[in-house]
Amino acid sequence: MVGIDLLKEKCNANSLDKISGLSREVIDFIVKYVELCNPDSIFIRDDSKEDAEYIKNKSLELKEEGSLKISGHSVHFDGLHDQARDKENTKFLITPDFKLEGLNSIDRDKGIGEIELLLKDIMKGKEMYVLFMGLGPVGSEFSVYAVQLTDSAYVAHSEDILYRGAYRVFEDNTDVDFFKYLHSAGELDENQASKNIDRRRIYVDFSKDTVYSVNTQYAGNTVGLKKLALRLAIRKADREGWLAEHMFVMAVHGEDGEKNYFTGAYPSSCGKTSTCMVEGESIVGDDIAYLKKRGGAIYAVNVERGIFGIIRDVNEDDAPLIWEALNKEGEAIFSNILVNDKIPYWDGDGRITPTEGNNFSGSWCSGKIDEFGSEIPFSHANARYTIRIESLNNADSEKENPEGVLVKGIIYGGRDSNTWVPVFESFNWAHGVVSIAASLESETTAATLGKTGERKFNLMANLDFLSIPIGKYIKNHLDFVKDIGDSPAMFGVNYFLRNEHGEYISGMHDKRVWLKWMELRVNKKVGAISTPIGNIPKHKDLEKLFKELLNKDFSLDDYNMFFSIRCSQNLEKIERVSNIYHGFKEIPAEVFSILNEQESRIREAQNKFGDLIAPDKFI
Ligand code: SPV
Ligand code: MN
Repeated sequence: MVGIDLLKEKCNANSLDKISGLSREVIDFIVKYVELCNPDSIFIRDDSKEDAEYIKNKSLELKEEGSLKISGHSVHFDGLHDQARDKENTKFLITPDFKLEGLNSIDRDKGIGEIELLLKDIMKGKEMYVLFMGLGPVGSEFSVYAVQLTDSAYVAHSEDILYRGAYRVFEDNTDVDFFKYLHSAGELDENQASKNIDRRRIYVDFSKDTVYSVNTQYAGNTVGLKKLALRLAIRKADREGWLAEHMFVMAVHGEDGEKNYFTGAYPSSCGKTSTCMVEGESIVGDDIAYLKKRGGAIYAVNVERGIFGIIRDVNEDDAPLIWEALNKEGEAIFSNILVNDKIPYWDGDGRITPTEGNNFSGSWCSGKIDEFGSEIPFSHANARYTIRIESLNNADSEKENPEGVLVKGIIYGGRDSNTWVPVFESFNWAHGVVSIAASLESETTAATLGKTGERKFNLMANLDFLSIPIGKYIKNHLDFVKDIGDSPAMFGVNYFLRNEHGEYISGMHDKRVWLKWMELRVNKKVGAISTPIGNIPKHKDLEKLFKELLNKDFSLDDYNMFFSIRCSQNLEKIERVSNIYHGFKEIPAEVFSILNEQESRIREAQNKFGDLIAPDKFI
């Protein structure tokens, strides 16, 4: 049976009816993968509440999720070794004439051959869910559309929480350009987790704007609209002259009540979500933003409508807004935490942890070890929660604005124990792009598979998702403001500075102060001290903010400990970063000239004042 007849056989009347208004291209895409994956049935989802309910219920019925005590809450477990993004098996499919220096790739024909073999009949006995979604507010000039095919009700449910439904766009327009995703969790084990993770593959085919994901469930590998879409969007943005970034969007509120929007890029688990979630400010989005220019200014939208956030250390004191959202009725998925008596527990939740329950290893009790003899923690370090932003009390009123929000400042932050000061501002856009954004490094965390604690280069916190040559990506950033009147200010932040005993010196809430200082800077309400790495705050301004916001005394000694310029470490960083760029072709010359200038400034200061320089030396 071929084509539409096949759909007729596998869809019920309601789903068939929804197919009838779709374009040939959409139907062909569905048919192609129905033929290959051979699901028993197909569910076509529109934007209705009933269809969202259907998928949610399926996930419970098929035990991909289990219900929890609070109404609307559920738990999902990914497999023991399927807990993070799999960078090694995420590859770009490329043809011989296509160069993608430094990025993980595989010959297209070979990759397609491999994936088609893995997908053959993989959905036998299962239902295929077909979702029509929007990246960005539906109907906005920012929006990109996507169709997701998946056999996982959990993935489909997550997608509904995280993205805006856009069936109506596909129904109304037969020429809509769209990204395509095909996912199968593959064969499942007794815990409903993907069994064949040795055959886990995430293959990105630019030539067809299609991503394949197979034998995995972890959302970072499977939810098409998240990191899979970001890889396609970076290419689309490159073609069309905008930016697709791994950024939050938030408002920092000024004294006069004015909202100043910032975007911020941090590698996973470096404080990105907790920054846009601080008390007193409001959130538009926590993970992915599209930035476009209009009328000589830059505007941003949140690509998503939900949060897939790290749950570790979410407790009443440190993350009160998330804590509240996770303790009230309403839709929320908890993944890879411990469940005991239908209550979820996680690391750093501020409660006494039960010694037994169910977790991502199945039935768990303390001391349980895996097949390699390692102890299985009760909750994974990359355990997550999935909620809608509207369920947060600090959701910003402009989060659905199709025009986006005006960007006044851009923040880059990494996990850095000994180099950057907690907050500083670049001298100008190009200095920020090169010495902050394109020099970003971070010590590795649990959000991707592999060792933790290693310092890794991660330009714009977007390296994992980069899909164009690195030099072109930097050039696009440098050029982005060429026709802009007043370009946004650019800042670097570092919440992970340690003292000589290896202890973190920043408090959990200090970022509230750094944010307010950035707000004062973009509105030119405070001065700053010009140092070789950029502009840093004055003690008196921080002292005032610490008192007002945190009721803390910020002494001159504290200030010197936080803000002294560490010359050797900054020079070593420049050397590491320059070496990386020397290894690539077609890096803009500005990258080297700006790094060289910074190096000279630091050396000059080092000769004059020594290796560790207190800020007052620069006044
Ligand atoms: C990240 O790791 O940056 C995340 C979660 O936002 S994931 O979906 O895994 O990408
Ligand atoms: Mn992310």
